[in-house]
Amino acid sequence: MNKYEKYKNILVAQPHSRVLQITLNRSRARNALSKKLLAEMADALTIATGDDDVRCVVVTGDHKAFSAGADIKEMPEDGIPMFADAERLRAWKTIEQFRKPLIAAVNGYALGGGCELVLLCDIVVCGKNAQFGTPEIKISAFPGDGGTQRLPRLIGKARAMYMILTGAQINATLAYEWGLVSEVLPSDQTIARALEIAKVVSEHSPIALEMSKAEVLMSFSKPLDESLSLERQMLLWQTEDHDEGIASFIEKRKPKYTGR
Ligand code: DAK
Repeated sequence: MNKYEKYKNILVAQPHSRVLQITLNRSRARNALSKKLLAEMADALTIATGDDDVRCVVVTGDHKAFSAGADIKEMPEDGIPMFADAERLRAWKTIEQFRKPLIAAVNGYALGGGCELVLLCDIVVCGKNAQFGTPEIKISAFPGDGGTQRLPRLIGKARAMYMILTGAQINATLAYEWGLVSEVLPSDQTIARALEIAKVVSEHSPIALEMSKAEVLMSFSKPLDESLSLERQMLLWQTEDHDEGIASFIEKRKPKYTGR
């Protein structure tokens, strides 16, 4: 684990083989996404990309907050240059483009950039105490790290407008009903459940996982005719893992996937 031990604003652990857990570690600031935190997270994900021992990553915060969003105290009077900061943009891009499955385990507040980070996760479980919101309007801003685009695609225009224009928070039950999260649990079970899901995910072929994630994400970014034809091209790829999957089924044994 040495390669992941150099961070201050995140804690990185490997609770199961092939599963990495990133815990946001700025509790006193409600895990606000400072530039340093984002850079550390991007660095850990970059290492995880090339780490064959990582097939799935769980992202979590603490009991009070998954994350309260961009660090408002870092915003200078002329706030826009801070958002256009190249390092900050690069960090968000790295998280956006991470090819392995990301699972969010949300307890407490997921607000602003914290909610946008949730939107970048592929599976989202949350505790009953979770609160989601895009309060940027209250500081005369908007969810500009992808929220204005991803939120309506996920929960629909009227609901996204309600959240973005009022800045109101929604609770775990509503977030589940609106499709922002996949499961709601007692909050002391959130991380264990996310890790359980991650363990199942991580037993599958890494190449099939990456292809599946890429294909599902295409449905948000491309017209249907284009994404359907790209999906077919991906299906035509023959991989050793696919051969291994079929052989293991026929031979009634567990598959041994290599990612080739
Ligand atoms: N940034 C910095 N510090 C924060 C913070 C944040 N987002 N949220 C909380 N903190 C700090 C508090 O200032 C406080 O610090 P001290 O006073 O102890 O030094 C400490 O965390 C504990 O906070 P509270 O005392 O307020 O704790 P509570 O449990 O009572 O309340 C809360 C928790 C999360 C409901 C509350 O702190 C809160 O409302 N926080 C602000 C949430 C928020 O507004 N998030 C959105 C941030 S803006 C873009 C444009 C805009 C954006 C991005 C891109 N482009 C154009 C590219 C904006 C993104 C955002 O996320």
